[in-house]
Amino acid sequence: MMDPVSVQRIVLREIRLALREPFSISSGTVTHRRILLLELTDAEGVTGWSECVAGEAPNYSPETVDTAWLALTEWIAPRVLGCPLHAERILATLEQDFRGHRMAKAAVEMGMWGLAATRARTSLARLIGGATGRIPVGISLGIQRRPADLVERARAALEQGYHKIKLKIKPGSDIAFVGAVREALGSKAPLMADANNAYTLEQADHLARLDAFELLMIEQPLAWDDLVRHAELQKKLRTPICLDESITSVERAQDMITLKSGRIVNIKPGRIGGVSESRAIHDLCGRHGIPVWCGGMLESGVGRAYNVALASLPNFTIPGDLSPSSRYWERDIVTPEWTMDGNGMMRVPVDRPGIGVEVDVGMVEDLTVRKEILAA
Ligand code: OSB
Ligand code: MG
Repeated sequence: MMDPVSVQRIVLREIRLALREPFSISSGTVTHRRILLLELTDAEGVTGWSECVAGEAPNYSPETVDTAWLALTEWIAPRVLGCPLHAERILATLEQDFRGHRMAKAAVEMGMWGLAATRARTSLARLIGGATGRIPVGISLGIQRRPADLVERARAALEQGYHKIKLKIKPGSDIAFVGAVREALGSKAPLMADANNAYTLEQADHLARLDAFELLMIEQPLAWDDLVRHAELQKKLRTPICLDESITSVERAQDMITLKSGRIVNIKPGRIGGVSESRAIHDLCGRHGIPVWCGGMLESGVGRAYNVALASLPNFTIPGDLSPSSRYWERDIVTPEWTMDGNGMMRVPVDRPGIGVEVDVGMVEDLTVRKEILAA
């Protein structure tokens, strides 16, 4: 059992980091990430860094960078600062009479795990029960203007060794795009699609046309908070549905299993409330024969550390959206940067204490556009 940790100080910073290329999903395009970073310090001066995955606009979840900032300063920090708490218990503490804001809550929860790993002089991956030293990497490709542009990027990804290629889709950029990639890359290429809520159940026949392309799965075709219609849709599709946005807690994962709304879960710790809740979903799905994989939110190297550690758990049997730093950034804010070898594998830093990478604090300070120090 870990010791409880008493966080004395949380430094909130918002940085701006330019993506190497714009990233488009059905609900919008991002060219720069506004990233909320947390630096937690305990009574002995040990620090832990974490990242909030909320975006600039509420087009993925209702949370944004600004709502997370408010939730953290007004409600979350006052509840944790100066209180001895186990990382496993943080989310329960934050859920008491406090609805929603799971991304903001997750940022503190994850920071507590990183801090606990540093204190225990063990890697985050080992601390949370990680089982493997190398994980297969997948890539998520944004919506492109023409099918040929998507084919070019998908082919390059396959050549780089990626184990799964996710194609973002929306009405008008779906059948022809996915079909062109399948045709160009052949029947063995590990392809999937992600619609980010761009369809309605009335479009079930249209979506069923994707069955012809033998995709590994189609991610979140319907509304962000829906489970019932996804169950209806799954009956009409041969392709497995994977839920992302809809799974915000272990209870929602349980509902998905009960209702048969999907057959695969995309776990993002930053969306779900952190490491403990993610592990609970991982364990639940494992017991029900539901494979899980770790999604991404275009994280910096800080948030990525938590995803990589989580993805080393045994029921993460499908490659995650865990691309190396260089896919997103000219230069990442951590050393060493996250890398992928020629076989599409990423090393889990099990031999380094804490999150396994050092934050380049000087670079972070240079990129900071907003900062607030919260103290006990
Ligand atoms: O739906 O998985 C998604 C990025 C932003 C918002 C939602 C999603 C994504 C991705 C990016 O697919 C995955 C990555 O971080 O590489
Ligand atoms: Mg998704």
